[in-house]
Amino acid sequence: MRVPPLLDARKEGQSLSLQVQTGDTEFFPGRASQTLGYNGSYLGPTLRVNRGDEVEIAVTNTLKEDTTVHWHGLLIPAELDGSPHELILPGATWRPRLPIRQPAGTLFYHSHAHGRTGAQVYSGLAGLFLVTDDEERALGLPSEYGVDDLPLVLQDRQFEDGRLVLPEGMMTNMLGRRGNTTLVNGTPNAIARIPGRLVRLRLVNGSNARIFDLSFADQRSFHWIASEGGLLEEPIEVRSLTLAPGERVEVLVDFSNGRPVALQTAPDTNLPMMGPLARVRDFGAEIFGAGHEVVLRFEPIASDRGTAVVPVRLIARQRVNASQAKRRRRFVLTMGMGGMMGGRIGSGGTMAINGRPFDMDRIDERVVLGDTEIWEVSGEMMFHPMHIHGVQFEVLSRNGGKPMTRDAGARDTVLVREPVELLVRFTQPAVKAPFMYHCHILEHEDNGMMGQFVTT
Ligand SMILES: [Cu+2]
Repeated sequence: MRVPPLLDARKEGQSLSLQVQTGDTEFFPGRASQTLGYNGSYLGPTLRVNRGDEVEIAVTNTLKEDTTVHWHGLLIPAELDGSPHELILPGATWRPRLPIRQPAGTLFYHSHAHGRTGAQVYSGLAGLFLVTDDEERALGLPSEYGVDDLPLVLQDRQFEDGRLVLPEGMMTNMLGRRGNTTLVNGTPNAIARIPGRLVRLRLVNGSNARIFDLSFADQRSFHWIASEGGLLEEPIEVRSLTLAPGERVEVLVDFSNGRPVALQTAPDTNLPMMGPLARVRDFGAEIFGAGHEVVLRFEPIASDRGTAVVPVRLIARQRVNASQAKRRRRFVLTMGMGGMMGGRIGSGGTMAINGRPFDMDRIDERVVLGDTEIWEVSGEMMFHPMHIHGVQFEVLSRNGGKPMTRDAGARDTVLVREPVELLVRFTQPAVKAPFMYHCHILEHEDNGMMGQFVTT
């Protein structure tokens, strides 16, 4: 398995550079595909920054088309966020200076050029962005990058005759670009050789649309330790995890028995419900059994280091009380099928939020900086990963009941169909530019399932 190179901001004098470029990538030997990448032909380096620092990142666009770089999960003012408004024209360099003011966590950077986010990310414009801090380091978690602290960008991609192809068409717009091959850090049929001890996996779903239901082939349990917003208060022992596009988790897995094991996913079932043919995903269930496909094989190698212990407690988090919420807003992610009751799929539909397709010149919501609000979000016809820029939130309820285990922690992306209530804190200014909120099925986003808010 390929491991992206690490660029540590402190070692680089708090100044990093990314070159957006085209390239040829041989995912399969002798079969070159035209791809996009940062400082390379596919994906980008892992950027590591420290809480409390300020990091300048120079992004140079050598493509013949516009791009942007969105720092997914970073809590920064909106004009630094890399949304569709911060276009980087061909030949131009964008130099945001990013203040790092949030707890340690696994974040993500990727293209957000409106209308072309799906194609650019599918072609390779994504990478990992790690925040570290003293509290995290004091826990003694596995932290040797690429050895016992593994970045794992999971993506499904379509290959024909060993070459990456870009799916197009009406069904693609509706379902999102999916694929017949699972890549980990751009590697098909990946094998990770890891020490035979406790290992930290940073799992990032970098797919355009595919939801993974992950478990180990031997059904071993493992510990979930961090959500999108950083470390949980305490580890949660699980045997499977659902990971939607844009979502990240950190988990601790014990490989001290020395046996090889496969990380696998349940079949892809996030399809629009069409009458009696509907196959409804059982989100949150432990899914084992037939029909699984291998995502990544782990082969432990002998280790003379003692087995690390899973901490009992991780970090204390400031909790916000729901009674502090100043107002409630409702968002329905709509697919505008014009009578889906009939069960017919027509033109591919109109992607929108509350029936309104995205308009770059329209501000949909105005919130007061510093306020806490409840956002009630639901999605039509299928599961949609809702992502809100510039905030972290907690899930208060799901479908009128308690949140599920997988809803725990501070988040910036959450899977919805039935309504969820999110307790959202608005701590970052959006005055010079708006923040986006959108479905992270990138073709839904590109086709209008996105809105924007400013702070007042
Ligand atoms: Cu969607």
